[in-house]
Amino acid sequence: MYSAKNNILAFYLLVRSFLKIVDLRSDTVTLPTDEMLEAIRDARLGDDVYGEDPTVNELEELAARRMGKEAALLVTSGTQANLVSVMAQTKRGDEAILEADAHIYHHEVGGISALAGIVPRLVQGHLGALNAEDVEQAIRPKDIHQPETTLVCIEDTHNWAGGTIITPEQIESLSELTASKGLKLYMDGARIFNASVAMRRNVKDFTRHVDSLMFCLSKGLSAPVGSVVVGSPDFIQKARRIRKMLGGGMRQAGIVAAPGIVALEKMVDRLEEDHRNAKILAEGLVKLDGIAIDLGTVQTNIVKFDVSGLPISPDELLSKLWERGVKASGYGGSLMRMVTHRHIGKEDIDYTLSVVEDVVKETQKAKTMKWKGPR
Ligand code: TLP
Repeated sequence: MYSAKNNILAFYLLVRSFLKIVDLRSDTVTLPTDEMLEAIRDARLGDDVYGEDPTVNELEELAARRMGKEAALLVTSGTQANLVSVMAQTKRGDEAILEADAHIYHHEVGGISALAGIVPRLVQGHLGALNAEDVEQAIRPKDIHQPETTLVCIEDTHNWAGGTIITPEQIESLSELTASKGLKLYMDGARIFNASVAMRRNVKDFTRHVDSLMFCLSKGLSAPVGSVVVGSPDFIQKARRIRKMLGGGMRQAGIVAAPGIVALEKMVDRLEEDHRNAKILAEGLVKLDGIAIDLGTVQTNIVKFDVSGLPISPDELLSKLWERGVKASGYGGSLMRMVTHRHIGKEDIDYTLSVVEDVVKETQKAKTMKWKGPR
C-alpha cells in the first residue's frame, strides 16, 4: 500500500516535471541574469557596516544620481525599505496618511504600527492615487488630544489598484500640499521604473516632488535581493542607523549590490515588454465569460481581474490553473492577479489564455450539467 502510494506520487512528480509552468504570481519570482551572476562573482567587497564595500557604495551613488537625490541606502527588501523610511521621518505616536489599499498598510505585517508606533490614517484614492483635497481633510489639526500627522505615503505603481500609475502631476499636487503643511511626502516606488517606462518619462519626473522614496531591485528588474532608499543625506543617515537597529546592516553586501547595479543599468528598458504582454493577457482574459477587468487599470505589468462571474471560487480557480501549470495569485475576495515579467514570453501568455479558457468552459459546462440534472 505504502509503495503503491509512493509510486503514484513519483509518477505524478515525473509528469509534473514535463508540464509547462507559467508563474504569474509576481515579478518577484524573476531569477538573476547571467550578467548578474558574473557581477556577483567579480564584485569588489568590503564591510558595508563600516561603509567599506565599494560595490555597495557604487550602487548607492548610482541610485541617488538616477533618482535625482543626494543619497541612497541599500536595504534587504521593500518591506524593510518602507519601515526604515517611515521610522526615519516620524516619531512614535505620529499619524501617517496612506492610500486605503497601500502595500504598507495591508502587506507589511503591520510593521509601521508594531515597530514604528505609527497610527495609519487611510484615505481612499482613485485607481491608487490620492487626491490632495482628500488628504488635506485627513490632516490632523494641532490638538492636544490627537496624534500629529507628519507623513504622507504614496505608492507608484499602485499594486492593489492593479499596477496603476500615479502621474508626476498627481505627485506634484500632493507635494504642494505636504510642503505647505510641513509634512513629508514619501513614495513606495517598489515599481517606479514600471511607471516611468510606461509613461515614457524620466524617473526623475516622478521622484522630484517627493522628499524620499524607495524602489525595488528584486521585482521586474530581476535582481535576486534588495531595495534602495533614496533621499537627503540627513534622512539617509537616520535610515542607516535604523536599518542597523532592525538587523539590516549587511557586511560584504557587494554581492547583493553587484546584481543591483546590472538591474539599474540594463534591466529598466525591457519592462516595456512586460507591459505589452500584460495588455495582451488582459485583452484575452476580458473576452472570457465570467471574467471582468477594468482595462483602464492595466497600465503596467499587473493584470487584476474579478472572477465573481464564474461558478467556482477564486481558490478553486487558482488550484485548477495550477494543476495545468499556470500560477496566479489572489488579491482577496473575488479579485485575482497575474503579473508579467522577464520569464514570461508571448507564448506563455497564449498558453495561459488557452488554459484559463479551458478552465472557464469546463466550469461553465459543469454548471449547465448540474442545472439540467433534476429535469
Ligand atoms: N509586493 C509583493 C507581495 O508582497 C504582495 C508582490 O508580489 O507584489 N511595496 C510594494 C508596492 C510591493 O508590491 C511590495 C511587494 C513591497 C513594497 C515589499 O517588497 P518586498 O517583498 O521586497 O518586501
